[in-house]
Amino acid sequence: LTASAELSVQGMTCAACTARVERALKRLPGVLDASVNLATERARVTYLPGAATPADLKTAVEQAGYTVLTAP
Ligand code: 9UX
Repeated sequence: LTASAELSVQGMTCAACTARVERALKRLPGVLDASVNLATERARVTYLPGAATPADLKTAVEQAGYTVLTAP
């Protein structure tokens, strides 16, 4: 059983930024996949709801140096 979340991420200006955000998310326990779209400034995350929470996802992106505008 997996859950899916979409985060609006502000502050990414290049492809290396998106890679940083993806790495920060994928490093979290319970996160199975993370994919960032630079054009839409959104991160799509697949995770195990028992192991990671939307707040965890938001914190990881913020600690990587970016701003999460809306969390699911
Ligand atoms: Mo390139 Mo993205 O310096 O911060 S990694 S703009």
